[in-house]
Amino acid sequence: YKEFENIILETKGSISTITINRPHVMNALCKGLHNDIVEALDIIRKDQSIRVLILTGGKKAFVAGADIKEMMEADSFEAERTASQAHFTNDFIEALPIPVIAAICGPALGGGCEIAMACDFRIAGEKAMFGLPETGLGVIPGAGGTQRLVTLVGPVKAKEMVMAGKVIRGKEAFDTGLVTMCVSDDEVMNEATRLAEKLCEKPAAALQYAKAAINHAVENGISTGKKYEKSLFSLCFETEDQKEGMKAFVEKRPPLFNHK
Ligand code: CO8
Repeated sequence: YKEFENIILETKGSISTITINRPHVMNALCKGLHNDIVEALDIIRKDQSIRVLILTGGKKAFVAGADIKEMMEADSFEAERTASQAHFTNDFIEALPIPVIAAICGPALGGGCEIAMACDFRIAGEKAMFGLPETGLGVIPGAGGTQRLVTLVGPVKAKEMVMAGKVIRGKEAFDTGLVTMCVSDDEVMNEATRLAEKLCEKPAAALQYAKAAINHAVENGISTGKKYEKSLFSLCFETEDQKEGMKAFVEKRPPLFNHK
């Protein structure tokens, strides 16, 4: 891949990793960083051999939020542009047809917590910090944070974090349902890789449809979601992996998926 200014994109086998790389500002999200992430997501989207994406900020920080220095003089028009760009990145992650795992060490604050919440899985280190401290800066979360946080942890905890600005660590984030797993900081990448490998064993179409159906439930509620799920369920029967998966079960052997 080309050299990006603000991220590192690597692919090993079927697993790609985007490592956010602005260590001097704790990986704060500037315009260029958003552009780099979107460009990398587009490369990943077009490459059908990539089956899982891991998004990480490395060992010290996930993302310490939007770049406050870039934002401080903005008027409402510029702020709308900034928020739209951040929404675009997060929605792109959510719509990616493969699973996305956030591997989180250190601060995931503001826009960083928002980007993590757009991922399908969050593996947090014990010292990871989650929070939406925007009200303390005189603003509110602007990249989907109020909405995604409520669906993940409910309004009681969401109000404590957004209105009172409470920051929580990895273990509490796990207890409240904000993250998939909390492990020691040293184990975060290993655990994310283990999960990625497990997901790679699953048939691609079934994973893609399952993600779409669950996201649909969150966005649109259950009643239209059930119809959507039914059509995706039937679509699975167009795949070779459905035939293989069920045949293998009946024949009492492990399935040999070819992701078609
Ligand atoms: N923006 C710009 N610079 C930052 C940011 C940030 N969000 N966070 C840290 N930095 C910089 C610091 O200014 C400092 O730079 P310098 O060395 O030049 O002084 C460097 O990173 C290291 O930071 P600290 O010295 O503060 O390190 P600590 O370990 O003491 O603290 C913290 C780390 C806890 C992460 C602390 O830096 C902090 O609280 N940062 C701000 C967190 C925050 O408020 N985030 C929310 C920002 S607002 C937001 O995200 C709105 C989203 C809206 C929509 C999305 C649009 C993209």
